[in-house]
Amino acid sequence: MSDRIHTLSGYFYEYQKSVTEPENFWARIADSFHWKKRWDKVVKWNFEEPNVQWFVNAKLNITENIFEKNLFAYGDRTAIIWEPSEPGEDSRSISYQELYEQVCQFANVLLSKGIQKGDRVIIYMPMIPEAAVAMLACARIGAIHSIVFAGFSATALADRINDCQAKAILTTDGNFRGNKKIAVKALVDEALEKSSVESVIVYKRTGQDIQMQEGRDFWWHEVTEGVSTSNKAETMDSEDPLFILYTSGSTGKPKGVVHTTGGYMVYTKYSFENVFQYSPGDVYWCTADIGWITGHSYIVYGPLLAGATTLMFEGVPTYPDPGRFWAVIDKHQVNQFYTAPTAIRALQAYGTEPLEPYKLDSLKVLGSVGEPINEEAWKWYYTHVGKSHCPIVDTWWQTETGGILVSPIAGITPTKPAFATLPLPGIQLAILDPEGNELTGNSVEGNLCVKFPWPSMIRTTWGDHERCKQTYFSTYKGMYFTGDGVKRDHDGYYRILGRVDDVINVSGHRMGTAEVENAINEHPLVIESAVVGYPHEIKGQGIYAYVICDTTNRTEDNLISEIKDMVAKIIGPIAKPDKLQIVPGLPKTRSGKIMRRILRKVAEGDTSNLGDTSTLLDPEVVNQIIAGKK
Ligand code: 6R9
Repeated sequence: MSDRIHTLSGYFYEYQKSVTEPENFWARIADSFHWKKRWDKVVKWNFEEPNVQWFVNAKLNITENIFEKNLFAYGDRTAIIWEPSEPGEDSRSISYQELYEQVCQFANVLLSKGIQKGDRVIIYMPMIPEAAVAMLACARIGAIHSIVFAGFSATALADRINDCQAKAILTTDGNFRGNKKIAVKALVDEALEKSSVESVIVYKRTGQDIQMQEGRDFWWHEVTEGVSTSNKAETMDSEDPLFILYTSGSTGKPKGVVHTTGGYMVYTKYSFENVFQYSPGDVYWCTADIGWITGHSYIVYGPLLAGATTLMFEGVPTYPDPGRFWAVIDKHQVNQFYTAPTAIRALQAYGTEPLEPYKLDSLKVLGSVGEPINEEAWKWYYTHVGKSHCPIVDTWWQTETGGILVSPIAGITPTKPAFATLPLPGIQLAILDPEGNELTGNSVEGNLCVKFPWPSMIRTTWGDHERCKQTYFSTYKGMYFTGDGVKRDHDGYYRILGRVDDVINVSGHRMGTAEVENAINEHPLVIESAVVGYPHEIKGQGIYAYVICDTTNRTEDNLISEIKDMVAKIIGPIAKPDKLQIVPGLPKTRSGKIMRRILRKVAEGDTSNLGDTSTLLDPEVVNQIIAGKK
C-alpha cells in the first residue's frame, strides 16, 4: 500500500487524520515497513524531561528495510548514481543488490575490527558511494555513526571524536575540490593525537601520499578483500540510536543531535516520497553533502528506503564551469533536483548564459533547503531552471527535526515564492509570542514551535540531556522550540523569517533579517546580502547590511544610497539600512550558512573576539570585511 498523497483534498484529509488520530495515522504508515517485532505502543512522550519514544519496544534493522525487504522486487534497480568531480572521469552506477553486498561486506569488516552495537564510528569522507556504504554498514551492525563534514578542520574533527568517544574512523586519503587535491587523512592524523580511536579505515580516492600507522590504519581495499558479502543484520530497538550529528547552536560548543532508529526510518521515507512525489524510475538528485542532515535524510536514508535512484555528486557547482549542475542534470536525466538558496544565488550571478547549452527537460520538481529562499532567487530558479513548469518545494526543517516538517507537496499543494507553505501530515505547529501565548488564526507572526511529537525528532544531545532540554524544551513549556521566527499569512501559509536571534527590533518594530535582505536583493546589481542588527542609541537596534554587488561602472556611494532607498520603498522607511557596506564576500560555513554572529560583532565594532571561525569556508573574507568598514 502506498502512502503517497495524490490530491489536495487528500492532503487535507491525511493532515486531519494525523491530528485527530495520530497513533492510528502513524501505525498505518509504519505497517508498510519490515519489523522483526511490532511495537507495543505507537508513541509515548512528554516534552518536560523530554522523553519521546516512537514504536515502543519494536525491533528492526533499517538496512533490512532498504535491502532484504525489496531486493526480490528491484535488486537490479540503480540505487546510487555517482558523478565524480572531474567531468572526464567515469560516473558509477550501483544497483540495490550491489550496494547490499558492499554494505554487508563492510559490516563484516567493522565487526572484525571489534566494533559492536552501540559503539561510535566517525565517518570523515567526501562525496563518494563508499560514504553511504560506511553509514549503512554501521546501521547494519548497530554502531552509531557520526559523520563529520570532510571540509572541517582537524580541531573540529578532534572535538567530535572526543565528545562521542569514537572507536573507529572511516576516511579517505584525500578529496578532490575543483582542480585541487585536499588532504583528508593528514587531518585525521592530526586530530587523532590524543584520542580513543582504535582503527582507521582509509578508502583510496586521490592516490596522494599519506602516512599509515601500523596496527591502527588500514586500507579499505585491503580489509574488504575476500570478506563475505553476507551478514545477518543486528536487531535494533526502535529507540536505539542510529546516528549522532553535530550541529552548532548559538553558543560555542557544537552539540551532538541524537536520532534513533524506528521513527527516523518511518518519517524520512514518508516525507521523501510525498514532498518530492518520487515515482519508481525517477532520478533524484540532492546536492547537499552527506556531512549535513540533508545528506543523511535525503541522499541516503529517505531515498534508499523508498527504492529511489539517488545521485551523489562529488564536485562543486562551478567546476569546471558554472554550468556543471545543468550538465549533470542533462547527463543523468535528473527528475527531482534539490539544492540550497546559496547555490542558486551563486549561479544566478553568472546570468543565464551557462544554462543555454542545456535542455533541463527531464526536471519535474525543484527543491530548496537550508535557509529562507528570497523571492528573486525563487523566481530565477522557477523560470530559468524549472522552465516555469516545475513546482519548487521550499522545505523547512532542521538537523533536530530529522526530516522535512513544512513544505509544499510537489504538484499537489500550492507553492508561493519564499513560503515553505504548509506542515506535512503529523506536524502540529504553533506560533508563540515572546510571553508564551499561542497565536491562533491567520496573519500572525511569532516563534515557531511544534506541540506534538513526530517520529524523526531529536531524542537527546549526546552525553548532555540537560542541554537538549534547555535548548529546545524550556523556552515554551510543553513545546519543541525551533529557534526560528515565522509568519502565517492570510491564507494560512507559513513563511520562515530566519532565526529569532536574527530578528532586529528597530524602534519597537520587529523585522526579519531575511525580509530586509529580500528587499536589498531586489536591486538588479545585488548578488547577495546579509543583514544584522547593531546597538543604536535612539532606535534600540539599527540595521547593518553587508552587500555583495556588481560595482562595475558605478560609484560605491551612489549605489549604496540607491539600494537603501530601494529598501525604504519596498518595506518602508523603518527598514532602511542605517549602514550599508559593499563587501567582496560573506563569512559562510561550508554548508552555505552565513555566520551572522561574526557580522554582528563587526557591525558592533567589536572585532577583538570573533569566536570560533574554524568552520568558515574562507576565513580571510572576515579580514576583508573588517578592513572595508568605514
Ligand atoms: C535542513 C537544515 C536549520 C535551520 C533552520 C532554519 C534554516 C532550513 C529552511 C530554513 C527557511 C527553509 N532553514 N531550511 N529557513 N526556509 N526552507 O538546513 O538543517 O542545517 O540544522 O539548519 O536552517 O533557520 O532552523 P540545519
